[in-house]
Amino acid sequence: MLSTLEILRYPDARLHKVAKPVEVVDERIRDLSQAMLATMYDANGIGLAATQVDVHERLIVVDVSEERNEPLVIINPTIVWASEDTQMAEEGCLSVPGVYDGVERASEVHVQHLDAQGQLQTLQATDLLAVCIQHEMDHLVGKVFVEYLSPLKRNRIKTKLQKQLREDR
Ligand code: K2U
Ligand code: ZN
Repeated sequence: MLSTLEILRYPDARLHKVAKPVEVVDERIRDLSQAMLATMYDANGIGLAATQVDVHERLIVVDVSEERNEPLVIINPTIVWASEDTQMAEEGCLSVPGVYDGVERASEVHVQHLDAQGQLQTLQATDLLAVCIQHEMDHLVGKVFVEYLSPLKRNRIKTKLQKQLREDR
């Protein structure tokens, strides 16, 4: 079993760092993406951003397949087109355990990115894949989905998680 990485927990300040573009798609990046996929599957996630494992480079991994066998390694993603219409979806986050709430996102996005071989790809994403990619790309600019919620809800979540963190110690 590949080693899994530690996932930062909200409200850790490092979750708000802005990731830098990946300079070279090399073995280091390929090994990191494999460790991130192992971490994501182990945590029953369908996406994970490098920011969440305290690596501040523009790399996300995603697998929204039923069979959990269609991993995507998405490097230096850019949204080149987003639909006018939006969809409201229930979101969670591996960095904010136990919290789920509705967030409105573009229904469809076209994402240009490099793959694990450094090849330029364009991904046309709809439904859960579109939600997940937009959620992960937020992580790369230091944004956590609870920031879309009301200040009241966000403060309740912060208090609850800080209490949980103290108990876990
Ligand atoms: O922490 C993360 O970024 C992983 C996220 C990815 C995600 C967020 C919202 C909606 C879809 C995917 C999740 O924790 S993965 C677990 C999950 C799966 C489906 C719906 C909600 C949460
Ligand atoms: Zn998340």
